[in-house]
Amino acid sequence: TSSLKKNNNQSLNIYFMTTPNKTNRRKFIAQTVKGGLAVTVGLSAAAPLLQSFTTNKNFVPGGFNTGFDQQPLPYAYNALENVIDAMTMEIHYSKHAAAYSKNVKDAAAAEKVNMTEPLEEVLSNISKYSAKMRNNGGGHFNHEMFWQCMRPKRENNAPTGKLLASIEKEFNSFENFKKQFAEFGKNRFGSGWAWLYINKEKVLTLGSTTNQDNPLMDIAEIKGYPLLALDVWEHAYYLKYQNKRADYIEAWWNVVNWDYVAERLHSYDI
Ligand code: MN3
Repeated sequence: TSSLKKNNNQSLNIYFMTTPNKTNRRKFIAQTVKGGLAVTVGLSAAAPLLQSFTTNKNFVPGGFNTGFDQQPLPYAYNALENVIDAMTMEIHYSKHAAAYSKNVKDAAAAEKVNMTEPLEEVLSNISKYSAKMRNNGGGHFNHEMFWQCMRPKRENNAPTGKLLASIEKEFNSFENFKKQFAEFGKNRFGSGWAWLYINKEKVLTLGSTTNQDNPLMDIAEIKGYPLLALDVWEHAYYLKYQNKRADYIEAWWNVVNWDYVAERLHSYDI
């Protein structure tokens, strides 16, 4: 990705030199970062600039903006096999998640939302919008993040560096962290999500949300900046695990993309 990083930062610098208008800058960023993780990682060097014109500090602190269109899955449907089967991935991505994207765009058009602005902006004020926007805006953001939170299975998959140190500081050990996170996933009654997030006091925190809510929302049960997302809706695991949600969560640790989680932490912590 080094050439991508270079090119991206280059175009960003050129853009800043030629177009100082705030609105256009934001529009440019929203369009630029739609390319997904590789591109957003490439923006890290420019993060202070991004932050300087972010009006709401509850979101997009490091440039992890989410657009309204579905981004390509960063791996093949069968890339997570043995943990998540290809058919589940295909239905989940191309049917469930695709519907959230379509429906949030319909809601945004009806409610006159500027779709070149980050979706995070809508989510942070979601109480002002319809239930359709809440359900589908949340659904779209959560899935876009969920795909990035995974990668093909690795042996001894675990966080490193500052992320590991932060986890050990708050949860004593990585093992203990996993246990507590899994409890939030298992105990979420019905459909929802488990989260690792940074709360308002800038402390790493665990929690869960109902349906398609997330910690960015002003009306969510938990509030903050999400670092790691786990989908515990039955559609995420039923074909392979049926009623055994705990087994799905246990296996899921093998495919967590800790580099992405660390990048989100880094982007927030600058
Ligand atoms: Mn889902």
